[in-house]
Amino acid sequence: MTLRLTTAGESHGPALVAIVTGLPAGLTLDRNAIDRELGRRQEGYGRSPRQRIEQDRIEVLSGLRQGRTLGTPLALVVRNRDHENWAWGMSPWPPEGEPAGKGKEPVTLPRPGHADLAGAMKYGLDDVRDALERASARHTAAIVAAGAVAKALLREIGVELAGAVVGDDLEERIDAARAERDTVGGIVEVRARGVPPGLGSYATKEERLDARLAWTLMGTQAVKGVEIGDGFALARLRGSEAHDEIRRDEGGYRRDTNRAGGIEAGVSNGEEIVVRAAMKPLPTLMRPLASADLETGEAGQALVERSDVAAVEALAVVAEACVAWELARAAREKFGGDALGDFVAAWRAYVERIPWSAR
Ligand code: EPS
Repeated sequence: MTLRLTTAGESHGPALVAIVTGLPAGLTLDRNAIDRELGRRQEGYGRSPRQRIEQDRIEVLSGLRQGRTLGTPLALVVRNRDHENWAWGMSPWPPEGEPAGKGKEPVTLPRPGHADLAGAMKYGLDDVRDALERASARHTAAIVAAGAVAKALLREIGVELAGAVVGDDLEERIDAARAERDTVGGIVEVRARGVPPGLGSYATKEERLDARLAWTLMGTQAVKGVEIGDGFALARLRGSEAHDEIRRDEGGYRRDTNRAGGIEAGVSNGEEIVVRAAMKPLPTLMRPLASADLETGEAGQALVERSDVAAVEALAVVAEACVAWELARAAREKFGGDALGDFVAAWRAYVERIPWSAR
């Protein structure tokens, strides 16, 4: 039994879609809670005016009846309100009528750092819009919707997550970058409490929980680095300084430090999961970088279009959703169950068997 997620959708197309399979039947989903997560992703300092157009709301097409999952594929939709401004340019079918609105001119000056050039070469495109629309971080709205479902499942087994930006100088850096028509990146951290020991496995690389967290975060737009626990800093320490010593008290096994970030040998060890992701500065600059035209090869300046100065706060929400998804997937593999009650009972029997208590 495992959770699977398939997403679809372009940034300025009609909608984003997420299809979730592998949920147990009987999980209560709260529409407002999902919308709150979608809203959190849209907030944050440095976002583009696009966020004043979008007011992301969840729609459910299947898999849910009267607020409870059926154990069947859950189809989630987030409409793009901006699509109406791109109705001709992003029409799924050959558009009717005269060219109108946005996206009608082909984009031929690829942005350094975006999918534009590699996408155009890979897929044989003469308009980089065909690449950038799917590569866009708008996609993360679908991830957050699925992550909200994962969080609801995790809550049933006492797991709570929080994502935050690391460092408190963000607003200043964003203001300074905006003034110079530039962009900035940053670092986010996700912590998950209440994760029992034993999620993931050292048996194969694919099952390792750290590998799965790295995969999902690295697969998120603009992420260039991921670390678990003290990550890169561990490389500079001695073994005697780097590992989390084990002791036992009436609550079970405990560590007084957590440099491993709650994962040893690819398996959760019962401590808080701590994972960080580094985001590069966004590649759409109002003061564009040098580029070369796809058609003519002539030197030019990269595409300038409405964009964020920073989306680090949004990444904190997205990263939380990504981590929730992978933890929920690992929990489904470990505890199984077609009905929510079976899943929770299996979790309860397990945590009663092992010398561990959540903290
Ligand atoms: C993005 C470019 C901007 C962002 C977008 C991601 O879109 P637009 O060109 O429409 O202003 O606003 O992010 C979102 C729309 C979102 O909801 O997060 C990009 O190129 O990745």
